[in-house]
Amino acid sequence: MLKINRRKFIILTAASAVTTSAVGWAIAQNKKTPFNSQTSSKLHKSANGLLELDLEASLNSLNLGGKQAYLLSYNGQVPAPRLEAKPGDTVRIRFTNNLSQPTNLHYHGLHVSPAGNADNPLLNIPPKERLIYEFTIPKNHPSGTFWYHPHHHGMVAEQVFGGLAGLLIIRGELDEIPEIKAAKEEFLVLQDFGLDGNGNIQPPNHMTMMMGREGQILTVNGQINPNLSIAKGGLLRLRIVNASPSRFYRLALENHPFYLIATDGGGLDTPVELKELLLSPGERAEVLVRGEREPSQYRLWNLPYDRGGMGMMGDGMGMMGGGMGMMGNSSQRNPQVLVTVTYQGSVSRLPLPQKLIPVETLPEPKAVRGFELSMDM
Ligand SMILES: [Cu+2]
Repeated sequence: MLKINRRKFIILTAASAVTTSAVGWAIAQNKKTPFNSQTSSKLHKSANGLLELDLEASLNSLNLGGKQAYLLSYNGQVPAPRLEAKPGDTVRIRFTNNLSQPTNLHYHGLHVSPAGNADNPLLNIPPKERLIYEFTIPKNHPSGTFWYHPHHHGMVAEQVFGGLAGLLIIRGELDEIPEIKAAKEEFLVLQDFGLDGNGNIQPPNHMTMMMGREGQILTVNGQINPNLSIAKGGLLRLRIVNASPSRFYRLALENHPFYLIATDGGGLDTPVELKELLLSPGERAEVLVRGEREPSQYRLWNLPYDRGGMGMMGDGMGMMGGGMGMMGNSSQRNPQVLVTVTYQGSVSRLPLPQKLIPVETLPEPKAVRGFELSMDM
């Protein structure tokens, strides 16, 4: 990857001295024999205090919304296998890098050591090499929705955008709350993909390299608009991770509020009613949905979100030779359906939990500190 600073980059771009191909897309080669349909993500659960598995990162041909796509995957699955462990468990992952570039693993949100062969983002695993990751989840670790993905400096966006992401669930106190236990649990891994005509992941252009890449294909658990069911009177627990490198998801379910029960920081004190839920890249949340409407089908929307951009350059972008789609602003102008929720059957009305996880209130501040931030090119 070329190393150039932001100012230089813009100057070079304006002078057309750098072409996209010079920036390179290293992983579109080495295509494997395609297999026909996408295998759904496997579950690996800890047993007797140990979560142990083989994990291989590679380029695979997968079925993405009926089209053949060459994606980066762990064990041939997009999203990757779901891992589940409990506080006190040891995690041992025998990792093989079959990508054509270096990579590593990061366990997003876990409170574990960042050193050695634990959650160490400075590790460099070259192509064809193996590494055994091993760490122990502390006994007092909070339960929650976490995820794993590559964290090799300079390649994170490229590899996550290629598809490398999986859920990591820590089971614990939140799962033991009776009302939550009674809810139907579903996992939503949100990934966006941009493909060219041959099914290869689109290489970034100058603008998306600066502003972050967004793909036009929105997937949930590797599928376009999958179906979820909810029972009339029942509760649905959605455990959501934004595993897209740049896209913000502004979620809203038709005619149904969300009851937020957990965020990146873990379980809340009490459920919070929301009309919309905003998830920035990497962010997780857990919500409950009540099956309290007329039995029918309801759409889970992703609403347009303006995440800012190169406003000063105006809409013309003539200098860059690109259209609006290349801007840092999300090119999604209209709501898009992510999931269809369908009423199916009925149960006796389940209540919402009143109390969740005790959250210690922060003490009153004793000192005030001021910061001045200025940005320049
Ligand atoms: Cu992360």
